[in-house]
Amino acid sequence: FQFDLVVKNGTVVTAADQVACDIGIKDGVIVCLGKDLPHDSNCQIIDAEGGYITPGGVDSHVHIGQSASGARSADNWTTGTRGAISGGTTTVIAFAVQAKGKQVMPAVEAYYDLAKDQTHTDYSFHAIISDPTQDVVKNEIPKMIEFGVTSVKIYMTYPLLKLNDRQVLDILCAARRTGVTTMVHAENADIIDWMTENLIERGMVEPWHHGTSRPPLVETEATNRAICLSEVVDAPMLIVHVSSKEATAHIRKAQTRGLPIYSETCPHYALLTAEKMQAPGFEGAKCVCAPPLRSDPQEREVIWEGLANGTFTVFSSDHAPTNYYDAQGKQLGLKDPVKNPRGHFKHIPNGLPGVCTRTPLLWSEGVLKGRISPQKFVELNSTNAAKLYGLYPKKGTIAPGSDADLVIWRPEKARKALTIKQTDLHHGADYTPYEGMEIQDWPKLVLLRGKIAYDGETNTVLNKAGEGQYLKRGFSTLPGPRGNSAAWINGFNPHE
Ligand code: DUC
Ligand code: ZN
Ligand code: ZN
Repeated sequence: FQFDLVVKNGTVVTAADQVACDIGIKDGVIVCLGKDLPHDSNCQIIDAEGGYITPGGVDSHVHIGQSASGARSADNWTTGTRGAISGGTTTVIAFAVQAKGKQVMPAVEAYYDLAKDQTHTDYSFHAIISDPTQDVVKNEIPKMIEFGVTSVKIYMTYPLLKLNDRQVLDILCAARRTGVTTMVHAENADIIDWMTENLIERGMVEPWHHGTSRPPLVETEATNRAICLSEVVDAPMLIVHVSSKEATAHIRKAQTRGLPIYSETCPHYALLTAEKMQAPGFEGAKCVCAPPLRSDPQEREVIWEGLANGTFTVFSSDHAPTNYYDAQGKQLGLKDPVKNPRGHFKHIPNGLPGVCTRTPLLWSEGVLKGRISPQKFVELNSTNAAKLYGLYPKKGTIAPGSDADLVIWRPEKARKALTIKQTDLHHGADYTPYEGMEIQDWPKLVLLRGKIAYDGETNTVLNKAGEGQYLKRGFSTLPGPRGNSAAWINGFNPHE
């Protein structure tokens, strides 16, 4: 057999195993794993020099080219995916947003047009449903599925996106019926609004009061409510960007009861603290996200515990970049003194850049610090997202038949400790919240479908924008609805 490429001398890590073997690749697909695979002079050889090889990262929560709170995204599809590939992510799933009063499919098509032929990674979309009309539920969800969009995100907060509990139930029922995965942003809208008004009345408007307005309780209550709504209709749900210990405990408890509740956390909740929002001047605005960074160090311990013990299904960046400076070099948040007096927290767009750093941070802070195993890393970084969002086993693992999306790491003796610096990153944003953080390594080589796409020795992106492909997704292969008598409250099956 003639391979195009053989990757030799590596230890292949999957969510289940690690095996020292070669990887034989043909036409961008892994054909076989084996010892001493044969190759002739036409075959390209990559020597992994004894390092680990993990599947390309699947970042299932990124915002690219999406404008929020009136602020422009700092990334278009080229810069966002250029950042992704440089950090070992070979697949991204971003959001297409339905505007209230409008349909879903035109939004999906418009986002698709933005991304087409522009990306360095493979890509797909989730649809954000802000207006769950009968037409959406009956007609548009099937059209989305046909297009390859098999997941929706819904919000319990933000005036322009928020659904009430009844609407959440409608979406959950439609999702259960069609096999779609529902992602939920769980924060209590009324508490946030009430707190914000009260803070404003008292003149407490600096960036860190974003955190004051959204204490952990805001997340705890909405997470518990979302889980209850899921239980009423026996519908699977993924709670996105979980930041705190009580929310994690509710999720853990639901999982222990056998409910199909999945959850996601992000690098910033594992690694950054609320003090970041208190940086001098307006710098704290750089670390405003929702849910906010937490102050109690125990919150971060619980996030790492949940990553290690399986409470968290996926580890996503929630890359939601807006620039700190506008084109004229003025601070964005202070730019409009009428709309934004004194840099009012209410007007700071929520979200942090993180698509470049997600995988290196999980590798360095998780695996190399002994908090998680290499297998758990693969599960959180690639496999579970691929399974949950219908991309497995094309994506998310290293196996015959899977795309040859690979990240090659340095062996211990050759590791390269580095300091994260904005000037070294390939995303479009003008800052990183991890500036100055020391990490122990960065991917040495990243392959997309059998082709070298990023060289970590020179920190160079080598593939071209447009080489990424659109991924039409299938359905989740993680456990779905329980569907048994235990699932029905008081014996009532609302789907019959
Ligand atoms: N939700 C997200 O998913 N990302 C950024 C901000 C937000 O509220
Ligand atoms: Zn969200
Ligand atoms: Zn997000």
